[in-house]
Amino acid sequence: MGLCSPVCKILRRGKYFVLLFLSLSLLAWIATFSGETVKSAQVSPSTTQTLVKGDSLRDKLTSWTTAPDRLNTPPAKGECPEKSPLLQGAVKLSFESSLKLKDVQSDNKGVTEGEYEPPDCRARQSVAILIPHRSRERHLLYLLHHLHPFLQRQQLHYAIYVIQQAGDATFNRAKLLNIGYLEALKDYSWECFIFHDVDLVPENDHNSYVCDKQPKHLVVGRNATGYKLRYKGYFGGVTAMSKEQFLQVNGFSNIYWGWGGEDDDLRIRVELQKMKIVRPPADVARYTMVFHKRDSGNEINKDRMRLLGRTSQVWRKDGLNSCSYKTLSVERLPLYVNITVDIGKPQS
Ligand code: UDH
Ligand code: MN
Repeated sequence: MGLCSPVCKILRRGKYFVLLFLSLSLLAWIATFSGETVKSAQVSPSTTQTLVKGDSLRDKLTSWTTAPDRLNTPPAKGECPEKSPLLQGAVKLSFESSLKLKDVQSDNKGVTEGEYEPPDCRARQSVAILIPHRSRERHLLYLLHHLHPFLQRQQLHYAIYVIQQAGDATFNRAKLLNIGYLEALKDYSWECFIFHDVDLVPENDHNSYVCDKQPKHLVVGRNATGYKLRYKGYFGGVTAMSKEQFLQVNGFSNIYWGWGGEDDDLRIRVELQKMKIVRPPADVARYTMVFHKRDSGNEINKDRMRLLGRTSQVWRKDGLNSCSYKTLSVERLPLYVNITVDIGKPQS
């Protein structure tokens, strides 16, 4: 016993050392094994996920298993940039007599029933273009040919409405535009309206077809007037007003039959509401007017000065809220919505 005792002591202590050594080896082996599992997942060809340092394995597994779901959901479109990268600036306009409607249609495959939305981003405004029309088919074709690509370059959500006056009574541009506003709002809650003559073609796509905080006049100059504003306060040809601005002035007057006065009447309405007309820079707000003579059925309105003198008294009851008409047809053509209306005739 006296001889065995020191040896036994050493053996007894050694037992603990062996146990400690074995436990440490086991722990080291577990650590190595789990590290290799992560490494093999990292290089697995079945996943394109990249591992971020500090992620836990559970997080990684969750993200891998949810990845297929995310791929099936189309990503939400971001808002289009304030300045479209597609703009070209001043462009050379062409008015080819050989141009056909089917050519314009095949150039604008992204347009359905006159409406377009940018494919890659969410448009900043939804804009209805309203064109008063009667017997100007050639002008309409030229305008569609230029305006569709122009608006697409501006990355707008838009639709073109052509409001046709039926019959051969005296033309009434303003009433047709009121009807365009009322009818277009039945389709969609457009936030901006562009009141657009059929024969004015914009020359520069920096002339933005969106509404501002104030009513906007887009035609500073045109070829026929040496690119000068026709007169101070001119508010005709092409104008942009938001849904609310136009409602606030009760729209156009309905009682201007024949040529002239209705655009000045709208300016007075705007001024009565203490709104201020804004214009883009002159080098941008340029238009080519397709040459034409005065149309029969649109003779100068000799009564226009008298009517302009009464605007401030009558605007509340003459406008959108008193616009009576009969819709004869609404045709959803590939490039525009064609609304034909009976608007009656001037009261004698
Ligand atoms: N419009 C028609 N059909 C008509 C009359 C007018 O579609 O029969 C529409 C069309 O959108 C036109 C707008 O109303 O662009 C304004 O009419 P306008 O172009 O006749 O007016 P503008 O001031 O010309 O351009 C007036 C007579 C021009 C005489 C030219 C002499 N040099
Ligand atoms: Mn004209």
